[in-house]
Parts: sequence; structure tokens; C-alpha cells
Amino acid sequence: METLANQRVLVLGLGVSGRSAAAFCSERGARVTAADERSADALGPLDLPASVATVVGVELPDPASFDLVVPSPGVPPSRYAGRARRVWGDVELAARNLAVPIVAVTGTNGKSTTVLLIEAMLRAAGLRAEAAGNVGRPALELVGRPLDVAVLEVSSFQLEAVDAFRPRVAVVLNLAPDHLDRHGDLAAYRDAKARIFANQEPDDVAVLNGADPAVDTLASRTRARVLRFHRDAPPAEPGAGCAWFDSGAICLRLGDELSRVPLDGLSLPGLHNVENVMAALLAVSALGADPARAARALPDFEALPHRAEAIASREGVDWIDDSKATNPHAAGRALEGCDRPVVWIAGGRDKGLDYDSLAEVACDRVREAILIGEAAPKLAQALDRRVPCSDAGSLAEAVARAAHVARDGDVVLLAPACASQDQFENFEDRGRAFREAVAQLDAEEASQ
Ligand code: UMA
Repeated sequence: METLANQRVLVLGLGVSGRSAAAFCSERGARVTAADERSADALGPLDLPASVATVVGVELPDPASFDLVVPSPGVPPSRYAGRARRVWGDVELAARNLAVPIVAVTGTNGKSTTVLLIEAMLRAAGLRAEAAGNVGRPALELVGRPLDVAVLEVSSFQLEAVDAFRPRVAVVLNLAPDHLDRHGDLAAYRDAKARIFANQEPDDVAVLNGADPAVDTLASRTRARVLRFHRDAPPAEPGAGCAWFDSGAICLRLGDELSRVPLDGLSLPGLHNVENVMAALLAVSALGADPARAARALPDFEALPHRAEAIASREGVDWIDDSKATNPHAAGRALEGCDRPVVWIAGGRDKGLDYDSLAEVACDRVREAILIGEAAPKLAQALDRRVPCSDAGSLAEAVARAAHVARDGDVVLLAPACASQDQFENFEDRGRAFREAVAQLDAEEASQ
């Protein structure tokens, strides 16, 4: 299909990506039907071009009657596979319409921070760059922007709906179990992630985490030149290029050139963020940006909300919002990042994941695990007698309980290890609710 004009297009899902895809296709002359199983009331104003036909609050239409299906990331392939003639998600549509190189970033954790680091570093190096994709801004919003580079965060859901997608630079940060309720098993999740490389050629670049065996095995699936980053020792073989962390600085070896980027001013906490910076530096260097210039973006770069965000300090207890820790791997990192006893709030919607390794990380550190949401019984079973547990039901009750059990010098950490949608719209909504409940403690105290 060379053009969208007159094509019958079915957009599945009317969240932010579905709405942007419906408008995009309609503006290019396609005959668009956009569908969502939520009711019109639940969806609210859609703000779509008048030519888009909407089907809402009922079962999704049969994909077989359309030339092209554009599924939203949250719509699983089981809803259209085998019936659709052609499937292009919004990332595929964007890539087909972007005339500039694409840097695409995937992985289980750290994707949003890394795309925003890459965006900031490219700008510091004098290039016009904008980030979009799973970070929250639909990828199609980049089409037509005055850009030198497009930086896309791509989730496993989005990668299930790509076809000719060929990023100039593909970054894979880490791989740990996540979204198994959607993908079925770890191998299928890994296969979805590996689609980031499917169309890469030898003149493209893959940036891989050399310290993560699950990522490193993906190297055999790309034809691109591989650059690796290592959180500790430099690799025995530098390969096409590499980065490693040494004495507070990132060392980069690209071809014969060796450079060193000190991280003095970096405000992002934790070694996982050093990995994100290494990945970003390799990615921007692969596009020809000078690493020293790019690194000028680092001192001003601030952590995103809901990622190990310190939200309050009261009566000697620090309260940390890591609502973005939506899988056990991320929650484990959050616990490891605490150097004091932790009162840990966890739970939400289970994604078919195993909590045993997380329980091992928790057992030395956690004073009490306060569990919420649908996953509370499964988490309690994994923590069993290793960690004292209580079931609070709601987040507000968990906050009240945490205020009661935390002692001077403790940390209260929200790191749910689960999705939020059993009780909240999304992880941001959950983080905001946490902050409000903590503020409420102060208000209650003041009124007594
Ligand atoms: N829907 C149906 N039937 C279905 C499934 C969904 O009708 O079987 C409808 C829902 O009623 C809803 C719409 O589809 O109205 C939702 O679509 P969506 O879930 O794809 O949400 P969007 O608002 O389009 O947001 C998506 C990404 N959401 C998901 O992947 C679940 C956002 O990532 C992304 O920021 C946005 O596109 C822009 O690219 C969020 C996310 O949670 C942050 N991502 C996961 C993660 O990071 O772990 C992958």
C-alpha cells in the first residue's frame, strides 16, 4: 500500500494512540472506522475529524472487512490476528512517514528515562530531536515536525504490530519477566522485543546491555553493528564499540577513540540509571554526536515523576514514590536502592509474574510489606514467612498503616511490582493517589 487514500482503515482502541492514528489516516484520505469497547461516556470527548466513523461500547468490528488494521498497543493480537489483511501499529505508520533517522529504545525498565536522555543529549549536541512513543506522546505526533532525529520508546506491545520498522539505532536496555499475561511466556515476550532488530542492516547500530545475559543473547538476532554497555568492568573484547562505568565516569570506546565522561553532576540515582546514561551516550555517538557535547545535558536532567521520587519526609521517615515499578524486576531495584529499613507498599494487578526472586531481595530489607489490590494474596504467598506482611486493600489504607509501623530512619517505599489498573487509571494516577494520601496524613495531624 503506497498511500492511505481511499483505503478502508480500522483503528482498534481509542486511547491516545488510537485517536492520533484515526486522525492521521483520515487526514491522508483513508476511510477510517475507529472502534473501542468502552462506552462513549467512559471514553469522553474524542475530538476526531468528522469523517471518522466510530463504533464504541460494543464488540470490535470484524477486521476482515478492512484493508488495514491499526491496533492500539493495549489491544492484544488475539483480537485481529488471522483476520486482518495488513496490520500496522502507530509506530509502523509513524516510521513509514518519518524522513529522519529513528532511535528506538526498548527493554523492561528504564525506557522512558533513556529516550528522554537521548532527546536531551542530541539537543545539547546541536541536533533537533523529539521523543515519543510509549513514553506517552503518540509516535505519529512526530510526523511533520522539524527534526533531525526521532527518538521512540517502543514497548513489546507496539513491537507486535510493526512490519518494515527499521530504526537506525535500536537500544535494548534489559530483559526481565513482564507482561506475561499478554505474551504467554518469557520466550514470546523476548521475541516481541527482538522485533526491534528485524529489519536492521549492517549499517545500522544495536546498543545492548552486555551485563544482561538475556539481552546479550539477542545479539545473534540483529544484522546491525553491535555496541555494548557494561555496568562494571570493561569487556575483554571491545567489539565494534562499548561503554563501561569506572570510578564515577563513563568510558566510551568507539573504534580507536577512547573518551571519558564524568558523571559528577548527575542527579539520577542508582546504577541502573548509569546504565541508561551509557546506553544513551552510545546511541547518540552512533548518530555522530560528540559525546562530550552531548553529556552537557546531564547536570540539568531530572528524574521523571513516580520513579524513586522522594515525595515527603516526616518524623524521620522518607516517603518514596516508585509507582512506575510495575514489575518485580523494577521493584527489586527500588528495594536494593534503599540503604535503610523499608516499609514496602506493593501489589495491584498481577501480570502472570513470579515474585520469588523479589521475595529474596525483600527479606533482608523490609520491616513490613503492606499489600494492596488483586495481587495481595499471590504476593503474600511468595513472601510467606520471610517478610512480615499485612493486607491493606486500598492504597490510602496502606499509607495509614505505613505511617503507623515506620520508625525513625525508615523509608516508606511504594514499589508495587504490579500493574495499577485494578484500582487506578494508570501508574501516574496511582503515584498521585499515594502523594495525596501522604499529604492527608499531615492534614489530619494538623487538625488534631
Ligand atoms: N481496548 C479495547 N479492546 C481491547 C483492549 C483495549 O477496546 O481488547 C480499548 C480500551 O477500552 C481503551 C483503548 O483500547 O480505550 C486503550 O488503548 P491502549 O491501552 O493502547 O492505550 P493508549 O492510551 O493508546 O496508550 C498506549 C500505551 N498503552 C499501553 O501500552 C497499554 C501507552 O503506554 C503509550 O504511552 C501510548 O499508547 C502512546 O504511545 C502506557 C503503558 O502502560 C504508558 N505501556 C506499557 C508499559 O509501559 O508497561 C507497555
